[in-house]
This record gives sequence, C-alpha cells and structure tokens, in this order.
Amino acid sequence: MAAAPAGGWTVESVAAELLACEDERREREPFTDEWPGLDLDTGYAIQDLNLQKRIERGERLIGVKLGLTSRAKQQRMGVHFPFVAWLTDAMVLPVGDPVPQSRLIHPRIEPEIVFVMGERLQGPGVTCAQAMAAVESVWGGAEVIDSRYKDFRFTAGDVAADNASSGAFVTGPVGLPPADLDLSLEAVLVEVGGVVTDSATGAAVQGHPGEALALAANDLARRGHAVEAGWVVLTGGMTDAVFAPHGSSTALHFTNLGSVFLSGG
Ligand code: 0L1
Ligand code: MG
Repeated sequence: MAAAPAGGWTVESVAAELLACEDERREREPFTDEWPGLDLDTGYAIQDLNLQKRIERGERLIGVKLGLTSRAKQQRMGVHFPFVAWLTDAMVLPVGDPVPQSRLIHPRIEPEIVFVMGERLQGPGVTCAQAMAAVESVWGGAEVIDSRYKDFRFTAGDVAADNASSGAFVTGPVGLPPADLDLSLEAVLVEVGGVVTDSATGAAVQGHPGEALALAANDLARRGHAVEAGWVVLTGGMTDAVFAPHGSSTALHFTNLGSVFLSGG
C-alpha cells in the first residue's frame, strides 16, 4: 500500500469524498492527479472503508462485481487488469425500472454474465472448474455503471477506490444451471435505440466468465474474504459500455438468457 499520501489526502478523506460525491451526484478529477501513490491496494482499502460505511447506513452486502475483465473494457478505460468491488442491496434495480437518473451522474450500461452462488468459494488457488461447481444459476444482466470521476478518467487505484464505478444492476428473466450452457459461447447483442451497436460472447470475459469468478475468489482471499453462498457475482462488462441518457432505450439480447430492456427514463 502507498505509504505517504500526498496532496493532503488519506484513505479516510478519499473515502469520505467519494461517498459525498455519490450522494451529491458530484463528479471530480481523479485523486491520483494529486496522490500518484494511490495504488490498487490503497484503492481497495478505501473501497473496504466505504463498504463499512454503506453497511453502517443500512445497506446489505449481497455480492461482488468484477471490473475490466474484458479486453473491450480494458482498452476503453486504459486500465489493463481486472479488479473486484462490492455490491449492496441499494444497487439492485427492480426489473422494468428505468435507469435511476436522479441518483447517478453519467450512467452507462454494459452487458454482463451474472452468477448466483450455491456454495461458498474460498481462495487462494481457485480454478475455473472449481468456481463453476460453486455456482447455482447463471443469468444475463445489465450493469449501470457510474463513475464519480469526470469523463470516467481514472487509474486502477482511483477506480478501485470508487467501488469500480458501481451504480445499479438488473438481472434478466432467465436463470439456468451452469451445466445447461456453454458460457464461452453465450452471446449478447447490444441494441441502442433499435440499432445493434455491439456484440460479444462470454469468452470475452477472461476466456470464460468462470475465470472471472475464480479471480474474484482469489483476489478476495488476499483481502481476507471469500465469495459467499447466495451472493450475486457480476463477472464484468462483456462489451464497452453505452451511454444511457434520458430518452435512450437499450436492450441486451442474450442467446439463452433472455433480454434485458432499460429505458433511460
Ligand atoms: O468505469 C468503468 O468502466 C470501470 C468499471 C468496469 C466495470 C466492468 O468492467 O464491468
Ligand atoms: Mg460491470
């Protein structure tokens, strides 16, 4: 972890500023402009502190999300390795609700393969096969990301601190046992305003979304946690995210996992 905070920032003050930005719908420049030593582990310490604050204010921890597990996302955001962040019940978007514009700054939508865990998964050393054996069901989903940083400009430390641009997420209409699917081949079409703008298969996510789940278990083990039974796991955007302003309409069509429709409100 970075030893000497600069620019007057500390783990505590960055955490407080990020939650304030979220609550006030206020964007800001990345902290690493002033504190270049804010690395990934420092970002995780900030993320963990804010999870504690979220729980203290009544939110319930319900799972984890992975960030930047696909090449499309890594290239767009300029951060070239994956990381893990927290999901709470406050981030669940009821099916049919529009993008929650009133609490987000500049939402974007991305398609994800989502797991619901049947068993606890404790790293280190978890393989893709072991990870998939712990999954109860697989869903298509949409994550509505929202960065507290202006223009989504950040480094790995900044974005880890910002809980990997968490905003909201919704799951699709079909949940299947993992054995019923070849997740590398499960495809998604991204349709914006009636026009197909992007596509990918599950292989875009670390070769197989189960690899992303294994990565989450192994990364969390380093931080003293496991992926718990019953948790939801968002395995990371399969394609680049699309803007979701007022008046937009986005549909994500999965081969076997149904379609997710999101109005921009
Ligand atoms: O803002 C971002 O794109 C960082 C979070 C990435 C989320 C994802 O890759 O699913
Ligand atoms: Mg995502």
